[in-house]
Amino acid sequence: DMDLDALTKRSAFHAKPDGLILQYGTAGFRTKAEHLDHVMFRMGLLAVLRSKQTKSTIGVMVTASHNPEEDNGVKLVDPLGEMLAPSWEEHATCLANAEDQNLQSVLMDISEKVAVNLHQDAFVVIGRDTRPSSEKLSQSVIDGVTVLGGQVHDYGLLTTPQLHYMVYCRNTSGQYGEATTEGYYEKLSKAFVELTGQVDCANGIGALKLGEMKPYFSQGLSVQLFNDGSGGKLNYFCGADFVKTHQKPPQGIEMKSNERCCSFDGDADRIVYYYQDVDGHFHLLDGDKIATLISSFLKELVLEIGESLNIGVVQTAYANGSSTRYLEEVVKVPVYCTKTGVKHLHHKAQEFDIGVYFEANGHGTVLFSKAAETKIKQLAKELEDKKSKAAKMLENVIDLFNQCSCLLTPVSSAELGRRQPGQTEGIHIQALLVLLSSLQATGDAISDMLVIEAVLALKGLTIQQWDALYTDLPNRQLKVKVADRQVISTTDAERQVVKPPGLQEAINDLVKKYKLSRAFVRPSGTEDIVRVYAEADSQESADSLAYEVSLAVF
Ligand code: NG1
Ligand code: ZN
Repeated sequence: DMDLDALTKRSAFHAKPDGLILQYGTAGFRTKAEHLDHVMFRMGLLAVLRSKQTKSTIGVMVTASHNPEEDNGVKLVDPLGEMLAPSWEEHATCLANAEDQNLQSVLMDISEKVAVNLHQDAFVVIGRDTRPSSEKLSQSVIDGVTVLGGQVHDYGLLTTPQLHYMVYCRNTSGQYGEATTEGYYEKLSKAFVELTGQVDCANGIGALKLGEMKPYFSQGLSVQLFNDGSGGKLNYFCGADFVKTHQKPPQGIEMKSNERCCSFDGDADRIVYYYQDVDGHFHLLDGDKIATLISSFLKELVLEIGESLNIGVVQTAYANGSSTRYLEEVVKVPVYCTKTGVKHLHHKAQEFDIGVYFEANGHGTVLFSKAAETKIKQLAKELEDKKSKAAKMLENVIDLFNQCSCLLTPVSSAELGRRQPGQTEGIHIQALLVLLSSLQATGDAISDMLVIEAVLALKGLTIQQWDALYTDLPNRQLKVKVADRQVISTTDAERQVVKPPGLQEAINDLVKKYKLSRAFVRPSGTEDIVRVYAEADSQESADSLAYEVSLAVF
């Protein structure tokens, strides 16, 4: 039961600053940490209602991801490890913005609207990133949960995807895995023996969690961690967002030429790869390159095992035009474009047996439908049976496969080609299983990295060969400050402006001036700006097209 007197008393410790209005956006609430205490407390309250309504464990993550260290934020995780249902975003916004004296009535209104049984038990799990403000703010969440009689488990420091994993495990009675960090590491590392490489951890949680994973690789983890938070500031001149937007290496990493490196963001749900060639040129392999690598690999596997599993790739308008073309024309997979924000991509990807989705900035994963999962596990079982029928040969293949998932010994495609048909079949099914068991339902930098490393090893590809699959069209992104960004509204997955009148025509006229060109504008969902994107046949053209379009926005 809820003790409303206690609520009133406790909420006095988490007073809302007068007049402050915040919106539950694409990434939850996000702003300067000092303005968030009341929001945290109230999200604790809301998590209790959501838990009672769904009769499940709900997650609350305290992080501002790639944003500066001084910022913070909070988002709720739904029972299946997914983002909070869109209909609840509105309740979150209402609750966060209620003036203190109305808090109780607003809370009651929401309970009524969503038909919560107030006698139901509530359970909430909490995680936080390494920001200095995060510990205190997560205490405020706990305060909100307990004042309504909810039970809490505080996991302390976690990556965002780890919290999603915990929530999912707890709501599927441990069938998926154990709801502990050990369970997470075990699940992810099962198919791997060794991991090497260079990782920029954005001075955030990724370094800590990757370090904890070390004992789970029998041959060791020889990953060099840079920006591990021991000296530098979170996301400051480092991390996936810095590398993607500045198209240059983070500070604090020593890049040897042609060596592959990757960067995480502040809560380790984004990843990009890069390297420096012998001439010192920087090459970025972003979310589009990752989507291409993984989906072409999956497409090959599916063809090899001769199953009719449909694969679809989901991108946003920010996907480089070359990647879309390569996917459609060379890999021959259908490509769909949705609005920006993982929730939109995720939703679309659920329509396929195997749905690959990545934002250009490195958020993404692969989703396997229940049917696809059952099919793959069935095939793997049949393979095991064949093996037990004295198929010594196949056993060797499986051993071999275990070797190929040892990331130090990539198997060349030539070698794969030399194998007998029966042998490759085993390898392909096993490879699918590895991907199936390593990928997380929400984009996860650690699990994406393992999968990318496995694919590179299995295909015997260097980062240069991967990069050479296609050449990015030169592009430019700009931010434009306007009085009210909401005067711009868009359609067609944000690629066409509908308001204000005349703007789309102006963009069309500018685009016509350049070759291989494309441009669009949209109001950001996370910052008070309008974003401009342009691509064209040369960097000069992309730059000037972006500039001209940004002038048209004023
Ligand atoms: P906005 O600010 O709506 O463009 C940004 C990213 C999204 C996504 C969200 C955070 C770009 C162009 N936009 O959204 O892809 O990562 O932040 O969820 O990178
Ligand atoms: Zn993030």
